[in-house]
Amino acid sequence: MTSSVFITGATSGFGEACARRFAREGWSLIISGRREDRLQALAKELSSQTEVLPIVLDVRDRAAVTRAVDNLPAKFDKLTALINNAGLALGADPAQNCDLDDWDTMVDTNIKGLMYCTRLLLPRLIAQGRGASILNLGSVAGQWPYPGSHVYGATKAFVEQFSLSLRCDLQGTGVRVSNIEPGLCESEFSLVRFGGDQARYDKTYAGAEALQPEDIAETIWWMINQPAHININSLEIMPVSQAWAGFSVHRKE
Ligand code: NDP
Ligand code: 8X3
Repeated sequence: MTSSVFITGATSGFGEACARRFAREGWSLIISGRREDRLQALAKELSSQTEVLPIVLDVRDRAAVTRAVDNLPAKFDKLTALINNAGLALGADPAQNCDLDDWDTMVDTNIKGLMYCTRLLLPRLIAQGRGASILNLGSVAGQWPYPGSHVYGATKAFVEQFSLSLRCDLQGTGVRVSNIEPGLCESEFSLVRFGGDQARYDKTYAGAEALQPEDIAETIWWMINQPAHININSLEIMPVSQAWAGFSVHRKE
């Protein structure tokens, strides 16, 4: 039987790169995201390689996620993999200067959207059983604090703990759960984070030889395609150029 993967946030970055990587191997794709034009263009392009079902979906909308899952064709009653990728950071200002609406959006997308997709697709992953996978997009920001990461980092810490806890609940079902935690990776992520500021985007990646979405897709492909008895619990990945800055001390004048 053909393997199948449900990818959230497939209209750019990691999700789009994963769609291309899995299409190349003939997996059936369910790709989702809010930007319909991009979704349709990707579906059209990849449909020469494999079966592609595009679903315009805002993961924050619980009723819409429910409808989308309920209306999946019967051939997806069993699902091989879910890539919970849709997510974003908004801003990097100190917490005391932030807009609460931005915090709500990050929580609603990175936590609640991931929760909805996971819970609603779980029966199909469990029906597949041995070899099925949930792959969650965490971040180094979920492990390591840095100025301006506050709520974004906290949402990714949720992803880590949720992934580990799911492993406990799914023991015996054959379903695997993994959390990939990338560091600096060049994608629209930073344009979104900095409100479309191209100069700030350019500065973020200048001279850094950052990871590329294809690097993450390749790693995710490897994680999901391990032999069925192996679970990669978490995998942190950075460009060689990136490291930690150490503790900072504020000193009196
Ligand atoms: P991109 O901005 O390139 O892609 C984000 C994707 O998420 C888009 O397809 C976007 O689609 C989708 N998305 C955002 N909000 C929603 C929503 N409410 N409903 C559905 N889809 C949504 O970023 P990346 O590919 O870099 O990031 C993907 C994931 O990886 C995110 O979870 C991010 O936090 C995480 N990550 C990114 C890192 C980086 O440095 N780039 C490092 C570590 C983790 P659309 O706008 O069409 O809905
Ligand atoms: C994105 C990586 O370092 O910008 O999750 O928080 S970082």
